[in-house]
Amino acid sequence: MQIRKITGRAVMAPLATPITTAQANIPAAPLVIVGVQTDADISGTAYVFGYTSLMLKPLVTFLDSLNDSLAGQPADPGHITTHTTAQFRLLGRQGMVGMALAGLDLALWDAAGKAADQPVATLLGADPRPLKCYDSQGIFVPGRDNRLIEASLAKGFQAIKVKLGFPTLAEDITALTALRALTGPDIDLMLDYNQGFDAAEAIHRIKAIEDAGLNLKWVEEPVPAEDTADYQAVRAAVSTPIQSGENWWHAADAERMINAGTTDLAMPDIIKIGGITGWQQATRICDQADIPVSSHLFIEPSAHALSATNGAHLLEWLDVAGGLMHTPQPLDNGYTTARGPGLGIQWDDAKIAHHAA
Ligand code: SMN
Ligand code: MG
Repeated sequence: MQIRKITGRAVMAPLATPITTAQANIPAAPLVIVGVQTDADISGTAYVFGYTSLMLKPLVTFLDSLNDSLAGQPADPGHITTHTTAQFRLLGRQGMVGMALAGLDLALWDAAGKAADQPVATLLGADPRPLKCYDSQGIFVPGRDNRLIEASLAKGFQAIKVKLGFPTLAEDITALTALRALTGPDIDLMLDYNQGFDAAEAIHRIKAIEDAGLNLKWVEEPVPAEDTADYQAVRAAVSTPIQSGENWWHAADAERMINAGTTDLAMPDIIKIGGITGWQQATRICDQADIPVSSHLFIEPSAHALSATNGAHLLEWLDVAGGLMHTPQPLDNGYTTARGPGLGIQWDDAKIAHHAA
């Protein structure tokens, strides 16, 4: 099977709830839907999340440009990863290049699954199984957002993550105390600081949260993703597990950060880590270091990948593309199971046309 044509379509996908973080608000999801047509009458598809709509046009253009070198090549994700790693060695594969190539990798895996009439998870060596999910919420403001937490509980989630971006520690404690009162003691709670602090401030806040008895299962990205020494300092000073990984680029970053002892838990982003192919490389490193693996966004491909990951922990439930599908990824009492064939994504073309960007 050979690649005939690679395509990208820009959309602003509607979100059930806007994504709010300490760094930015995202009212609709800027996505590029990646397609790969093959000479075997089989197509693969996936999507990448642009974070900002500014990324949409350049990603579509770059995906189109990839046809110059990749059309006619084997539609094999391993081969294409090897080829493009060499092709972009001088430039590097972070940023837009890596996003487009990872989207292509996912689309190639989708095509391979469809060719075999199997879910991608099965191609990876494990049949789809129910995966425990946590509900991933935005900035939690007590009172205003209580109904969102109540909705999480009603859907059967046993774990919930919130983001906080308040100027003061006192506001963080007030919000987390209100959150704990809403959920009761038996729900696992996690906190995402989205790289907001330096090590001293992060340690100050996390220790106070510990002293308040709020019992968080993890604190995520308390300091900037690339600040190795800050992660080491935070991890040495607090007892709450540190979660990170959504900003690791490719397995090399995972290896560097894990070897430097920067994290207790890992949550590679299936795009930034290099698609399914990069996920397999990175999670092998996590497994060797006994680090449990959760996912970041991209619920459909992540469900396939996590099904076949040793040390799989939690799937992040944050559905950015379901608003464009015939049947979004199903959630069953806080669990989800990967669907096939391929990645199991069925786009609704009318919805895509309506939200085209
Ligand atoms: C996140 C950041 C930005 C957009 C979506 C999600 C995030 C997370 O840090 O962990 O969900
Ligand atoms: Mg995060």
